[in-house]
Amino acid sequence: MNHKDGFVGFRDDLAATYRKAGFWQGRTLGAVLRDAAAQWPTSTAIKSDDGDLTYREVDEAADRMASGLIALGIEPGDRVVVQLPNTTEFVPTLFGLLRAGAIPVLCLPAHRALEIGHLAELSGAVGYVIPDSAAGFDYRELAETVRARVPSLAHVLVLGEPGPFTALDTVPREPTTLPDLDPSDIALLLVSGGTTGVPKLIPRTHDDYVYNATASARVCELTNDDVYLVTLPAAHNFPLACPGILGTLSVGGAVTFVADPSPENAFATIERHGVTVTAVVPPLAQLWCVATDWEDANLETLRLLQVGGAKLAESNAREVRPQLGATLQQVFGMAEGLLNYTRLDDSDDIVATTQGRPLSPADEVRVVDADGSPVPTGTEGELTTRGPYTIRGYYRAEEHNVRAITSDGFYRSGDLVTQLPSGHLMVTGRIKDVINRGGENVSCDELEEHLLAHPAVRHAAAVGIPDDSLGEKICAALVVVDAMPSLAEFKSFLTDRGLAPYKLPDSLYRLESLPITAVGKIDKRALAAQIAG
Ligand code: OOB
Repeated sequence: MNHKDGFVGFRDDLAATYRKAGFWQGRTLGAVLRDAAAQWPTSTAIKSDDGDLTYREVDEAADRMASGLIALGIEPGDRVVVQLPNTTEFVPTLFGLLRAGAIPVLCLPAHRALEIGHLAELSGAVGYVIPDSAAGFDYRELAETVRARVPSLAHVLVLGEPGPFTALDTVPREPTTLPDLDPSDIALLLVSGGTTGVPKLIPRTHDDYVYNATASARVCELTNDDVYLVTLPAAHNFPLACPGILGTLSVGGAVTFVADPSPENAFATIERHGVTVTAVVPPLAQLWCVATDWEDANLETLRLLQVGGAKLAESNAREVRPQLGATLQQVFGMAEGLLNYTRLDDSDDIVATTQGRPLSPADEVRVVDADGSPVPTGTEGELTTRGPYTIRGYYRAEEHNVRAITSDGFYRSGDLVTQLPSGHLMVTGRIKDVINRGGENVSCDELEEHLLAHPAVRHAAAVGIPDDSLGEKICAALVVVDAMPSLAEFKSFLTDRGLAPYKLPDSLYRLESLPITAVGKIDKRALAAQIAG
């Protein structure tokens, strides 16, 4: 086993199996772009309103960035926090860092001083890449705050006006010799998407992440005719490598970005650049579906809409093709590794009602009860998993890893699932996303699914409210289309659907919008605080 500076590597015997079976190819992420540029030098790699870039241009830009970073003194293995919005420059910057052997710590634009300070400190970062400002927020001020807390951050590189820091566009240099990298080493650090606790760092190796992206590209049948739109924040695993930016570049396709995923903006981009594939979270999928009623952009090039990150209600799943004209693919993934996809030839019912099946034949999925014993197929339990692209431990988190990983190397996801005989998984909740009402456990997911089926409801979140006699009571937080139905109306609607009386909401809470996390999932913690108000 490979144990290095807080990095828990794959077990030697399993690593050998993954190599032998060809899942790991000994290729670095930097080489993915290099190989594509050799094969399709004049094809468009990035489409943007400022002009398109060919593979050769992006490849050369990445080399110049890598050489400039090395000239600055950045060494192989150095961690560099990257917090860029969705723009073209994300690509040469990321590949520049990777080719210099630096380890990008991929933070989201919505992260602020608390998260960035923590992640920079934990990773011991020497650099921080930011835009000058984006979406009305000045990242240079954030960098000043973070640098006061984390003095190791020697280099702050700014896309745009640098202020007191260094302009990113002054970094590139004439290409020099780049370091030789070991594909089994950490390539990058992803940030855990949990809605509870402080974020953790997820080490992904070149070997495992190249496989993650290329196998995903195969499942989505991506080719060099595809145009992938980065709608979610580029630093998130889903648009980055599932198959996302990396998967698209591995097959010679083109990538384009939107900073603002509103239907108006995203639809115009889809039409302008002939976008064929994109990935969104369920609230955005829902919004796009209703928006086709008033937006008249032509979406006919869009062939595949990937939806994941949180549970997509069946009622919403069934709207995707009629409203957007694209095939729906449900994606149940995690930055820690395991990816589940519905396949393009799965039946409509499987696509509407399951969250897909594992990407790799080497993914081991074990659904277990509270004691860790496997449950029979079709029974709900916690998803635990091991495989060629699933981590064996969080970065520098020895104590937490004891709980997060079983003794035989399975990652405990905390997700409740049932597995069908076909291997497809249905996500039924989170171990902790349960309301305990007087000793009865109510799954928030289940209740939300039923609430969403009500025609007046646009978004729904079930939240436990502390209660002296029952421990917790059930509050349904709702965004409604017009008038808010009464509690009595909801109770009879839910009862008619067959919901047990103990699962009915005790109160309703109306909002204009639900609070969301950095990637756009419903933020239950913030919501509970808001309701407790
Ligand atoms: C993706 O990754 P993360 O790391 O932001 O969040 C992972 C967690 C999962 O453990 C699960 O609780 C939830 O998000 N989740 C889903 C889901 N997809 C993710 N829950 C229900 N249904 C789904 N389809 O969110 C992510 C990473 C790669 C691809 C797609 C999503």
